[in-house]
Amino acid sequence: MRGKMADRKEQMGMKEIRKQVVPAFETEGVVEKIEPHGNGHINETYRVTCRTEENGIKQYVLQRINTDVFKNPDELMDNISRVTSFLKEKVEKNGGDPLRETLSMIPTKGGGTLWKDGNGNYWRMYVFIDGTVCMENVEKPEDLYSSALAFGNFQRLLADFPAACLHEVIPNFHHTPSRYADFNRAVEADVCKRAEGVEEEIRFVRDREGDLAAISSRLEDGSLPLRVTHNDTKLNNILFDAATGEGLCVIDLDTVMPGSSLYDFGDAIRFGASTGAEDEKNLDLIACSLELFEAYTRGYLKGCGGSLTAQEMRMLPMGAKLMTLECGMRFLTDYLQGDTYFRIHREGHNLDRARTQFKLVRDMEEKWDALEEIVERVNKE
Ligand code: ADP
Ligand code: GN1
Ligand code: MG
Repeated sequence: MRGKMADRKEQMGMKEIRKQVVPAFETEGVVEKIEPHGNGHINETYRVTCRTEENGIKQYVLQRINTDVFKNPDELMDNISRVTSFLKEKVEKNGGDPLRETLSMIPTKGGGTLWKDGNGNYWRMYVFIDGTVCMENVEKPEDLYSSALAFGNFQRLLADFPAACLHEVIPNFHHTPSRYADFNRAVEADVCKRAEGVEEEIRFVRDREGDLAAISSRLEDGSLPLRVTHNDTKLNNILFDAATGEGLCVIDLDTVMPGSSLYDFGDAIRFGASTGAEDEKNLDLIACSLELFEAYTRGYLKGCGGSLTAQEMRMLPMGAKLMTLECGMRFLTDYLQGDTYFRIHREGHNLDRARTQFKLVRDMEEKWDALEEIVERVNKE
């Protein structure tokens, strides 16, 4: 099921994708299979399997970019080209494998990074990184630790990236007060007449209004440093090496922009330290696990290699709380607006998602002292 906005452009069937889209890219071999892949909420992702002349298999990731969300695909791809080239050089210098440790784009036959179809849809293709696993849920704390190490490492590798050359692909992406303003506008407009049914949730957000500028105001006054951040550090935006279990490649680079380390830390906690799925209906199953919070904190600090300032360290729990509250607010906004942004798979899906986030926020508030104690202890290790 999709929101209205995502349906505005005519969708392509598999046959047309095979006939029109795949041939626009410099792939090797003959297409054997095209299948939907992954669980992203934004883009449309396919795995393309080709058989080469030597009877080998080549796989690709084909994505239709959601242009309702990413309004300027050229700028988006320019960011990704720059970031991946920069990372590839660093990985190579460190003796790693740039083809497995960063995303690699497959050019179009015209030599570009994007192909536009007759309906105005934009497509791009990456090398499918073989021998990897993408996890939708944390199975054990070590997985979360490995993902944290990879995201921390990503942050450290980009520490000297020229941030000024990046386009702000989604302005104010994690500016929580501006997300709150969007939320209030959605409540006032109430276009689907859904506000009455979610008064408790609306109150939950409004009761926390005083916290919302904790990160943005400190970025503005310079007491928190602006860094190049990923901004969407969900567990399923990491590919793990199937052989070693290590976090191998950070993917979904669409939202790489200048931001705060607290965005990356916080967003990863809201997803990875939860004891249940993002869309779990039974809220009794949702809590912030201290064990998982600690595993992520340990991995992230190690990956960042001691580069976080004292203020960033102090505010890690606030990062977790604010990113969780902000995401819940975004899900609730989308529910109020008729599910036009995040892909949904059932009625009320965005409301279920919002509720898990608010349950997590409440639990973090109750465990606040323990969260602070973990950060302090891990920092001293
Ligand atoms: P979205 O923005 O919709 O989340 P992603 O770029 O995260 O899209 O891709 C969706 C899923 O596709 C990922 O969670 C992952 O499972 C898979 N994926 C993406 N890129 C690759 C890749 N290069 N190699 C293997 N799997 C990939
Ligand atoms: C979206 O694309 P995906 O599924 O990795 C969203 C994130 C949210 C997340 C919630 C561009 O991420 O900001 O935190 O859903 N991405 C965008 O699951 O809005
Ligand atoms: Mg993703």
